[in-house]
Amino acid sequence: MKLFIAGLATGVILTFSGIAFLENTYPSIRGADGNIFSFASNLYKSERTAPKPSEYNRDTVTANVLRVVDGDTVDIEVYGERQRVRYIGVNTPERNEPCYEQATQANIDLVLGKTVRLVRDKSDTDRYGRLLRYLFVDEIFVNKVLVEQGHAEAVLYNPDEQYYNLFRDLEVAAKNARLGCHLYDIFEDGNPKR
Ligand SMILES: [Ca+2]
Repeated sequence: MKLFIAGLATGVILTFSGIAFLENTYPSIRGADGNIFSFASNLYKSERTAPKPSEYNRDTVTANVLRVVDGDTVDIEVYGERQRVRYIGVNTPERNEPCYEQATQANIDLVLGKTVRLVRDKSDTDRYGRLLRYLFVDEIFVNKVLVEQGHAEAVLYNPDEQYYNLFRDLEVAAKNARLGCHLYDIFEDGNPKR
């Protein structure tokens, strides 16, 4: 009985400290009704059951970055499976474009071999089956840093718009400072499909 109570108390403490951490890290984590408990109970439930590939659409998972494909795409391992992840809200130059190497290297420097947190917006995958996510390495918000450095442009991928205004402002700042790929004016063609 004592053991049971001790276990229960530990669980309650961990649950509430976990919620506090998540709220602190992701102020937008509450639902439209301001209720965090539906999220917390989903998280709890998902931690308790064996994950299946179809469950990658949970709000946040931790994964290892195996390979950097280019500036805005990586291959990760999550739950023993390899998955491709496309960063949302940003776009970096393609293989045949100026600044491709620099943008890819910037991404390598940020995430390769690191453990990352994957955070979804509204969509789970794109039409190629890639996971659509924001990436964090500790407190570093990778999507945001790529735009700040001038290695990525801000792109609105509806309905995943949570950070679009922030990214757009940071892109303007990077452009004005002629940082990264802005030296090549690569993002000035109005093409959002890069
Ligand atoms: Ca791209």
